[in-house]
Amino acid sequence: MDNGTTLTRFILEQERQHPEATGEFTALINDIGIAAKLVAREVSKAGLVDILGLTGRKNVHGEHVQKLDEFANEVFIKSLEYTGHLAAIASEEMEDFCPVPEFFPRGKYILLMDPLDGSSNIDVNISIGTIFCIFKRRSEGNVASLGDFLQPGSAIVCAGYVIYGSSTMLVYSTGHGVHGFTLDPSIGEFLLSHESIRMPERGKIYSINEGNYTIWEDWTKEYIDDIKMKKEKSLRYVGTLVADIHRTLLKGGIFLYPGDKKNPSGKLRLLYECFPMAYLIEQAGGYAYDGQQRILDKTPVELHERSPLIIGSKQDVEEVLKFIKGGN
Ligand code: P6P
Repeated sequence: MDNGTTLTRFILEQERQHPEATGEFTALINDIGIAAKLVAREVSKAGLVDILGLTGRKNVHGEHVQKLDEFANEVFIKSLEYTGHLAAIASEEMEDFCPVPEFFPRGKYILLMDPLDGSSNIDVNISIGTIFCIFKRRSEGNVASLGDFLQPGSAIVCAGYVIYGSSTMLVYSTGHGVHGFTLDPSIGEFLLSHESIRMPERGKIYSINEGNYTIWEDWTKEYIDDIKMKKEKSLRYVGTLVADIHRTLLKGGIFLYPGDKKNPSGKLRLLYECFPMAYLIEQAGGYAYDGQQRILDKTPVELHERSPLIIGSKQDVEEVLKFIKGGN
């Protein structure tokens, strides 16, 4: 009986298929898997122990920090900083990037993460997630610089997410397709469940927060009104980026968090939300734009800058771009 392909085995087999692979991702992705299991354990019992509720502290964006946010941030940092493959880590939960402590060897990669995306959904038992992407350092010397984090999205070498939902899944890509692994809690292993994910060219779902309708730009109203008139798509919106993108990756369709009259840059963070999701969706045959340009062609100027995001099946994104250009 086939006991399934573990994450470790799959990464090693991928490494053998790609001579340029150095094996450093093997260790990093394995350790991301371990951190994900530790966070999944706490998420699954969040309602049972006093880990819920606000810390009373706020993160750098003025948002109340759930205890699980802090826990997840610490777990991922502690699980990755010792590997010797990373020089520094940046996180939605930290104002500045965090160099790997000097008593650990510092490697040639840097990691950006949203350790617990959708944390406002923790208390109502809706799926939440972790999002990450990895770049190769550009700076020399022992300490990474801010410039190492402000690279164009096209320089990403690895990206992925963990979704803590009805099951816990780890989805990642190192540029050779997108692969999904489902945690088997009975053996504590992530087993290959979705190899080489490919998106449909067009989907039957659209995903946007319609509560923002009155502050949308005209093109957004026209596009969504057109979808409703044609009755070709159903609306699904979880309010956790990882969950909405995971559904879009598997079933196709379109997700939009556009800029609007109140927030022209939208809400989502470019470096650790838009970049990783754009990398994965494009690896699976989809598109990701900010409305004016391809997300992965953008070069950030600030660690926590925001970006509009229009992402999903190729033909659905192309349709949106027509409305933006006014050529609908
Ligand atoms: P809204 C969660 O807070 C988050 O950052 C993303 O995970 C999600 O896509 C978005 O915000 C939801 O924002 O304004 O629709 O509640």
